[in-house]
Amino acid sequence: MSAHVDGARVQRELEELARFTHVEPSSEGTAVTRVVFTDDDLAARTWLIGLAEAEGFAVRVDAVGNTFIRLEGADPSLAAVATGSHIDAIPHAGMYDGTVGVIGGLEALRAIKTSGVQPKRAVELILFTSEEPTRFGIGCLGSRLMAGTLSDVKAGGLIDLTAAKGEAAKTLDEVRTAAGFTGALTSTRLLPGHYAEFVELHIEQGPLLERDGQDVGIVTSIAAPASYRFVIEGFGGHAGALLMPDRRDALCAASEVILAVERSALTLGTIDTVATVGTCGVYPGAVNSVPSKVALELDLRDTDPRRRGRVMDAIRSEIAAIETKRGVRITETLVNEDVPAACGERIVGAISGAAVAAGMSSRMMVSRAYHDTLFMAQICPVGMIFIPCRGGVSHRPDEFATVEGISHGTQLLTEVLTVLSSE
Ligand code: HGY
Ligand code: MN
Ligand code: MN
Ligand code: MN
Repeated sequence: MSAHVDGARVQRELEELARFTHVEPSSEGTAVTRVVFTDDDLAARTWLIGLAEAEGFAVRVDAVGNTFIRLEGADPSLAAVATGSHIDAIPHAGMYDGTVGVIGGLEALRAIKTSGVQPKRAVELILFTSEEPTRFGIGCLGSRLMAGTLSDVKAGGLIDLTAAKGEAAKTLDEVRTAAGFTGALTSTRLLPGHYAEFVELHIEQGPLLERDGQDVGIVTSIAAPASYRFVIEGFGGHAGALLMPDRRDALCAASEVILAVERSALTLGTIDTVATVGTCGVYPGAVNSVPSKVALELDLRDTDPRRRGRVMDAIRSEIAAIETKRGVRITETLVNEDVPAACGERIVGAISGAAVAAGMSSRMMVSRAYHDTLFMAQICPVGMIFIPCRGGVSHRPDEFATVEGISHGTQLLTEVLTVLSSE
């Protein structure tokens, strides 16, 4: 067993990190809103780098803000082992999503450093930029660029979706440069083999571990996310004067699209197929004006990308029927269609063996949420460790993980990184 981790310190630092938020703590728990490149996010990054530098770790920040915190190994010629996660949070989120993997990862580096045994391979903690799609509309922006699955041209031109109404929306390049992250986005690319292995610690964001009383989850694969934008254009006008037969109400058409999404996922998919229309923008958005335009965003996931494709085809044919029936125009824009990731057998074995040695109960499981690990899988073998979260709740202020669960996950991560960096 390597040096014991200080779970109480991790909890304290998570609470400190939670104070870098745009929304005051709410009655539902510690609500956190920390959108990428906002002042809250930048202040949190500065705070984290301060902790890392106080430990004597080397820190590197790339052109999009991915931050690399490094504990040197005995043999610098060997590829490092890495861990990491994200600190950006969607609006009104909880304080554990992503942050457990960053602060727990920092604690693991500290524990390895104080164990007195220098690892053969360097161990790096990565803070990934923009894991959440809130600001630029696509998740895992930082790790996609690292993996080369998102072109620097497309990334640089992504539009800031959080721009205030009436304000000219800036591009990612403009926002990141203003935040102090300069340089060509192509420089963020990491080639296969840059790391030997990557392991992410994260809350489960599901109910299984808590329900079955297991200490940790060992992820074997990560489901494949896809997202699309739809714009529905009809014919609106005065809510009083425009008679019903003359309307082509875009919001009524959008509501049929939303129900078609739910119906397709339920009837054509399996329990591994999930679909959500999470945003709906109505224009002009006045109670006495018949909606003429609606923008929807669809999040569709499955462990099997072919089945996901069949569900999407069914949604498209329902949309074509809605267009004809209602006389509206519906345009689709693909945001992303990603492949699932299988975790590396050796890493899954190392996590499982370390859990048994530490006396932790565990289970193998699929990650239904996506993570930066999904894209790190394009660079090196990957693994994930899950800890329970109360009621399986996430992306809500009442998201919660116990100090004991956080300690278990951090201790197991430390053990696994120690093993992987010693070979
Ligand atoms: O949406 C997700 O799966 C991740 O939590 N951003
Ligand atoms: Mn999330
Ligand atoms: Mn997350
Ligand atoms: Mn994630």
